[in-house]
Amino acid sequence: MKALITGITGQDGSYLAELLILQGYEVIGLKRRSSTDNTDRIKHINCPLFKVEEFEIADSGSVYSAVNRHRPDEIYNLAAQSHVKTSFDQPNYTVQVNTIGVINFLEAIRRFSPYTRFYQASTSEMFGKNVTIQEGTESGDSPISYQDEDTAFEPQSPYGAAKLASHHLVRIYREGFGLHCSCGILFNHESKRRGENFVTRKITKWIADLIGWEEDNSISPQSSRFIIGEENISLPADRMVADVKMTSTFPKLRLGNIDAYRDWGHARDYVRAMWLMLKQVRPDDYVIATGDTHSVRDFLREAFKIINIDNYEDYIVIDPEFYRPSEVEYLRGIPEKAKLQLGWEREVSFSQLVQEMVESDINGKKKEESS
Ligand code: NAP
Ligand code: F7E
Repeated sequence: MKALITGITGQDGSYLAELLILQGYEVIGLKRRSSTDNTDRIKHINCPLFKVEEFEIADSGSVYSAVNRHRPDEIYNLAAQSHVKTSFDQPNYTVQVNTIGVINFLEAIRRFSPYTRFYQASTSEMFGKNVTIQEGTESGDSPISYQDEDTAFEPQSPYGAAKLASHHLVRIYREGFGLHCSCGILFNHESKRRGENFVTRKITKWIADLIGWEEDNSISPQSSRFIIGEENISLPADRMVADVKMTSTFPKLRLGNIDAYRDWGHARDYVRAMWLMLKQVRPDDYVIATGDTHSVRDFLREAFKIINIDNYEDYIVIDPEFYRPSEVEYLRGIPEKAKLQLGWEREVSFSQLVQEMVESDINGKKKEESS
């Protein structure tokens, strides 16, 4: 089997390449040109079954040429301008990559390789502010809000709208031209390879930097943790001011809306679902999620607990710079269809995910400093 993966330098591309290679696939990873090396996430894959080629998803000629040249069994389209806030600042570019890029693939498959199976990376952002509400039972349970394949889409960002257009295009090519193309409506998934400007990784990186700073200043966590931040922090009456003067302060963690809820899973679990979708006889769309939801506050609490801090509020600043013009407040996916039809279930829990991310960033920082 031969697979082509776009977005190979990204979080999901790297995990999917590992999975497919383990399954014996020949994998061609497609990356865009960059002036400096950005292959950190795939550098460790040293195997004759794997090679990387350059392309540009918004350039139809480049996409046609890749599809025609390889005529692979499967294509996984993971390339995207994937940052929601950036999509408000760069809406045109976001549509070029996230929608026109998908048309380029669908057309290339239709013209040159109609038996190629296609996976499109759809997203829970397409639901926007919409939820399905399941009323409480007679025993008085409160109503449950969630999203599944039947929940109507109401995107709140150019990113969500561009992905929704592609979601519909995939369905149109599936029904109109009989192509085997499926969309995974994936809810947020993270890992130690998550981009550093998504909120989970931003938090775990900051925690690792704090620990590194404490070690550099040779001070005990107990004393340093009273002097963090640009703002004045009231010190307990028995603290010696001399302690504070000895070290510079460490900047607080600046965040936007920490009351948003997300359904966070682990990327390694989620790429398995992508592969299972293309294994089905009939193409279809599936919600991939954990069924749980947590606020950014919950993530902060869980992450800070790992370094024995209970009062995370004292270490953060709410900065309107990180607010979005419109926000998706609540996401909780029900992956029942994926469980029944794909036999897919997540393996990594929320606490295990947070633990892995915090530990990995702390260890990474230590390695960086020792070298
Ligand atoms: P990611 O880490 O941001 O990776 C995105 C990839 O797309 C990178 O390899 C990037 O290349 C590439 N790319 C961007 N613009 C491109 C262009 N013009 N031409 C070619 N390649 C381009 O994203 P991810 O978290 O792995 O997500 C994978 C896919 O799933 C994306 O489509 C995302 O929108 C979607 N998704 C993600 C989540 C999630 O929670 N992670 C949830 C639902 C859906 P560079 O390395 O050069 O930037
Ligand atoms: O934000 C809030 C922010 O940027 C999560 C992408 O993979 O998942 C991802 O999109 C929440 C939002 O992810 C900061 O307002 C607070 O409510 O980590 P995020 P996202 O926007 O949910 C979906 C499913 C995708 O498809 C996307 O590709 O956290 N938040 N403070 C913050 N977010 C960021 N980035 N930075 C902050 O400082």
